[in-house]
Amino acid sequence: NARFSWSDPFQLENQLSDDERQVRDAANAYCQEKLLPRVQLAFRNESTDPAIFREMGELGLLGVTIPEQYGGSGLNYVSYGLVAREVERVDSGYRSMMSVQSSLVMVPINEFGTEEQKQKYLPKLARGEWIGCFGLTEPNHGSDPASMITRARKVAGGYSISGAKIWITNSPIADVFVVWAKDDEGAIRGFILEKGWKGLSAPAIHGKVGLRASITGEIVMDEVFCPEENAFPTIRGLKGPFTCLNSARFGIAWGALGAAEDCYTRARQYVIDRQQFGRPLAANQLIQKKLADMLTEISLGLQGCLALGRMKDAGKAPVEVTSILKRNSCGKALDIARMARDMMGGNGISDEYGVARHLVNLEVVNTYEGTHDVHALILGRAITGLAAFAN
Ligand code: TGC
Ligand code: FAD
Repeated sequence: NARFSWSDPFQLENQLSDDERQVRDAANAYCQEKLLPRVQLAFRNESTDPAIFREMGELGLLGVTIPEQYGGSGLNYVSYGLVAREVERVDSGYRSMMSVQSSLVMVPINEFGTEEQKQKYLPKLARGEWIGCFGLTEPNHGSDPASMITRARKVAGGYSISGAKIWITNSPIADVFVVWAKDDEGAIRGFILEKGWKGLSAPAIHGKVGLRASITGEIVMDEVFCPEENAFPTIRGLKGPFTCLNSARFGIAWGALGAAEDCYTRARQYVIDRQQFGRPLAANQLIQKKLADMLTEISLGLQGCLALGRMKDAGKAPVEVTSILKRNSCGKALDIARMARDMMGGNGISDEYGVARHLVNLEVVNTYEGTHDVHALILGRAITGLAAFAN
């Protein structure tokens, strides 16, 4: 007789290949042994350890889907999702560091870069020797990046870039900046800038209440000269940055459920151990319903992520499916983190118990890479043919 598993009811485990399980196990061991012991203080002190990039690089966790000839791991999207899930099981901030490097910096260089750009940047990014960031959002243009005002004026031998990007993961510690700006024709183009170039600075943003283990900053560009060889040669329009977002949003869909699984697992153990009114909290119907709701959403969500991963690996994933799952995973994970926090009573508020940290992290994850509502509007447009956000 088949036995029910409280942690894997749909037997996701059996739907993975040996290679996928191996990558997942390696990521799990690193995250639990090396990241988990650091996260409480990193979050409390708002400190980001750049050594994490090198550690991840050594294990092949950066650029999971990037071809091996450029230093990547050459694996499939399901493997990338499994890695994101393991990293975010510890902290969304660590997953942010990893997914910006992999999806938002390495993917565009691999997809849109010249051979020289790939050879120069990808191996060092894969090893975590260089840290990358991705600048799309501006102070006055977040959900609507098409209205960006950062400009790349053509000058002799290259471009002069001026403008400001805000809320940029990794920017204060970045060596490589993939930024998006409009050219003289008004077309959005991508540029690879390097730390230390004249006119380029990346001040940190302090005081975030979530995602405190991952550093965030601005990118300020005051007539930064970018040589022609550092521009992506052919890609024009929002398709450039959105191609990177398709990959990052997919990782977030898996990752947020990793955070939710951690909340569910911790809450389950807590209510089994904690006695009130002379019996375990877990013996109460209200508590059991919460656990049932958590497990239902997590396990259905993971099946969706796996289905999308298989579609992506077959090259047959409409971008709207990523919107369904980025939105669903973030919204449901946020609900689950809130429930777990509640079930742990006063202890749930302490950063020693982990779930409040997931909760405030997931507030950010629900907002970046397209807010919960923006993904509803992307889907609304696909369902009705009418864009609710356009003029
Ligand atoms: P729209 O008319 O929809 O599209 C313009 C052009 O882009 C193409 N396109 C896509 N291409 C590839 N993949 C996708 N998902 C695409 N979506 C659209 C589209 O085909 C069109 O191409 P063309 O050739 O016809 O020009 O553009 P719109 O301006 O109407 O878009 C509106 C909307 C809401 C869909 C979009 O702007 C949006 O998604 N806004 C959300 C912004 C966002 O996600 N920002 C993320 C910033 S990066 C970040 O948050 C990183 S956090 C990372 C971390 O720390 O983990
Ligand atoms: P706004 O676009 O001003 O939205 C505010 C509210 O209005 C939201 O609830 C939104 O859903 C709603 N809204 C907007 N338009 C509509 C509409 N038409 N109809 C109905 N409701 C609407 N960006 C990068 O480029 N690179 C990064 O590395 C990066 N990292 C980040 C890290 C952190 C910690 C944070 C907080 C953000 C990061 N971002 C990054 C920026 C992020 O992508 C944006 O914050 C996000 O896209 C939302 O933009 P906004 O903050 O300007 O909000």
